[in-house]
Amino acid sequence: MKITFCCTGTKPEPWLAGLRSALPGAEVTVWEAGAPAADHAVVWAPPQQFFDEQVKLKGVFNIGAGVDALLKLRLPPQATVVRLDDAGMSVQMAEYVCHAVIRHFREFDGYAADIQARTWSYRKPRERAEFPVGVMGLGVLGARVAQSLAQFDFPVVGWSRSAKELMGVRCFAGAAQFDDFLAATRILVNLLPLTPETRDIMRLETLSRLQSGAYVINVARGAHLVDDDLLALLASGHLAGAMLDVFRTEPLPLEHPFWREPKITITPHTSARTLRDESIAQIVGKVRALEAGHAIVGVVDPVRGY
Ligand code: NDP
Ligand code: OXD
Repeated sequence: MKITFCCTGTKPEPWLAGLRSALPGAEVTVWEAGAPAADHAVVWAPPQQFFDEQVKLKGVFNIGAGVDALLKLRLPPQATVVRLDDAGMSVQMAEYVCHAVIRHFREFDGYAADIQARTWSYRKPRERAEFPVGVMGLGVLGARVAQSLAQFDFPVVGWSRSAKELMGVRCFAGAAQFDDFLAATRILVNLLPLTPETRDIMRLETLSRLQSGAYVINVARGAHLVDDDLLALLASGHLAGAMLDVFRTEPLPLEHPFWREPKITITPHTSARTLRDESIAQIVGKVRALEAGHAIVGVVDPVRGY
């Protein structure tokens, strides 16, 4: 069996070593133009030329959860496209979002500023019931995040395409219930995949429906958010702040106003990193399953876009 590796921006050697040691019978190589046809590919942001040449692939394994960039390419029609299914990301995402929610709710930025000014001051405890958190996207990551937040006794609502039942989470589904979900939310967390339906989903019209003084946490994709609309709603006071991990252009250009807006906290697309060992173990298990003709989870539906 031949496995080709084509991951832009990723040091290949440790991945090759891990894949070779887990699949001793396989020939695992870094792709280069003109390379012979492989059976499976491990990819991140490959060029179109890769798929134009590798037309016999049975499995294409994306080393991330989001496949929006991959699905813009012309892929071999017979290939099963597989995304990372957690692989150590959901706990990281839960940490990041719980941190962001708690930091905002407990006013830790305000305390940090007070301490910096050598001031020993107390703030009136806030009512948790007045800070319902809404999680958009209740998939592998969103469901873990929503349930982690519920552990801290926040009222949690969730929104997904199909109806869900999650302990501790009031679930809304589909376009028909989107406005009700927004109206029930004061802290909005985005964990949707980027698809034609979800692009620009956080814009003036939708963010205006959040409860007054809302806070936005975007950990999915930059193109979900209309940057100017966020800035306008921060300026008007309808939004209290935002914590953003993803941006339309990454790295975020230095001239972008988000760098200078004190109500916005930015992090460099780091909320849930791909963990190499966990990812290799998952990919190898799925390569074996596909070769044996077994069903696997994490298969991408190109029509649905995730
Ligand atoms: P999943 O595919 O498991 O979950 C996607 C969720 O979004 C599902 O609940 C799905 O609904 C819902 N959804 C999709 N389309 C719509 C729609 N039109 N309306 C309402 N709900 C919709 O994805 P993951 O949880 O694994 O990952 C989510 C995203 O997180 C990734 O696509 C990626 O962009 C981002 N990500 C960001 C990282 C970072 O470091 N910042 C790291 C990893 C991922 P249903 O359940 O009904 O299908
Ligand atoms: C992912 C990401 O999609 O890192 O996994 O953003």
